[in-house]
Amino acid sequence: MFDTKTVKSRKYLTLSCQVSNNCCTFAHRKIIKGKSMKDDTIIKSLKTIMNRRGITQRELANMIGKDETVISRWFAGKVGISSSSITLLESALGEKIYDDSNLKRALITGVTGQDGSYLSEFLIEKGYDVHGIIRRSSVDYRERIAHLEGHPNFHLHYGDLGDSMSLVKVIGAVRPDEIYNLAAQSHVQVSFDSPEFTADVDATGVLRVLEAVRACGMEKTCRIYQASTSELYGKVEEVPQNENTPFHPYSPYAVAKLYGFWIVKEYREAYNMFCCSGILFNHESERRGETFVTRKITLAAARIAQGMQDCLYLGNMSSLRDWGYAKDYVECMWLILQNCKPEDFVIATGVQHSVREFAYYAFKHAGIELEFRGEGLREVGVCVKVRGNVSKTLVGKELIRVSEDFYRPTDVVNLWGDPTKAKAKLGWNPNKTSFEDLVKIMVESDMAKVAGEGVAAKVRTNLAEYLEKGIVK
Ligand code: NAP
Ligand code: F7E
Repeated sequence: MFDTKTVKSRKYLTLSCQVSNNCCTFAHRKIIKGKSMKDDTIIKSLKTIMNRRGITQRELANMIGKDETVISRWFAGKVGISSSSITLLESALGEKIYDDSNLKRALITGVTGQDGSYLSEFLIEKGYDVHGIIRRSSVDYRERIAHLEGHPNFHLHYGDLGDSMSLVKVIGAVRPDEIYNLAAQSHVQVSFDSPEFTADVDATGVLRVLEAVRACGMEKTCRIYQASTSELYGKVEEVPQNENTPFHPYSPYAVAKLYGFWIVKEYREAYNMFCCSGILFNHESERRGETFVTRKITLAAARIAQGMQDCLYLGNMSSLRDWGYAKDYVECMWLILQNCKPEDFVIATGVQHSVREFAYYAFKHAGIELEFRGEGLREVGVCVKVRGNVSKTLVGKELIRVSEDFYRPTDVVNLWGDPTKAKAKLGWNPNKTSFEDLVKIMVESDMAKVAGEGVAAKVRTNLAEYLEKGIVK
């Protein structure tokens, strides 16, 4: 049903991914290339048919024009079976080997983003049929999900949160049991430059999703997760923040997200819909966008340690955040929708650090010991010691400087979440990945990426320069 209308899959990775700056390592490509719950079902069903009809592996291979080793690898669980292979098998055998009509169906907006990619993996592993909405773009931006494309339980559809008709069409065609609305203009600083666009996607976009569900007559059957944010607490009125802390949004992004939060609550009460908000505190990963402060730091630490960048420019280093690991947080999105009643939850680690501390530990993992000297715009991070392969010539150099370009008109400086409710009601563990481990995961990934960039590094030079000089915020 979806094959004709969905976006054409590209089998695994292309050159764009090798030159990409965003992850797609062999490690996580393997997750999906390996066996999933669905593959188990297919293999079982295939073996039953072969036994019943006395078909050998070699005969099956001949029937579908593939090498026998391909079949052996499927049976050994070394590779997954793609949707085109299933179609081939079913037409050669003349009978169905897999019926996915009973699978739970999830629709993810923002599937190409950091969270969307982890959530897709998580739901596929849980046995869901996962559908994602993507926007048309003239460049390749599907690097975070490239490893999922071609998987039989992963489908993409064109749509946009600014285009109601596209949402109605996709929701009506997929008829999901669960919608995860992750799509957003998610950069706080960019929201000052593009406030109207941010409001359209992050505020009205939420309304469009809710209305599309109603237009498709699915308000009683479809559960909806809304990606809300700790930015709602903004100019904070108490620390730490929990579900009862008053909101005080402090950027166009936060004001738009506040509308999203309230409209979800309104539809829950007005129409009895199962729709909830996860008030997520900052969560990072090796797939985080490069202009968010953590990834900007880990990438710069890796580049500086390998002699490919001279200095990192940052804004307010005293800003405090409760940083968690994105991979752990997507589990919570799912748990929120499995809860017996629709409720909003704060998702955080309960541990707080400054941007300065993040930078200190990131550089340390990259082999560079920093000492911070001076204050405000004059503060610098000076290299005092190096380890491993890092050049000794860095010692004594100012590797971090402050640039006014990265200061925001209004900045949120004291976010610290209290995850007690999520722990108690959802059984979620907020401390699966520690702050130290998060920094290590991100630095190690960027060290490997920078080391392996080779030709690609040249392609990305412009962006590196932009980041360093502060042209891209
Ligand atoms: P992200 O990496 O910036 O991803 C945002 C996603 O939204 C991308 O897939 C993007 O698509 C899509 N998108 C943007 N505008 C769209 C539109 N008009 N129509 C359809 N899709 C659109 O964000 P993230 O870090 O994964 O965060 C996921 C969600 O959680 C966001 O709503 C964010 O505001 C919220 N949140 C994030 C954090 C955090 O710390 N990460 C914390 C709290 C809340 P393209 O690839 O086409 O740009
Ligand atoms: O900034 C300070 C900056 O851009 C964190 C989004 O996912 O989390 C994210 O929003 C802090 C701020 O994330 C630089 O001023 C200093 O105080 O990494 P960030 P964010 O603004 O917290 C929330 C929960 C979301 O919902 C958002 O979608 O770091 N900072 N120097 C800097 N920030 C950036 N980006 N770049 C700097 O050079």
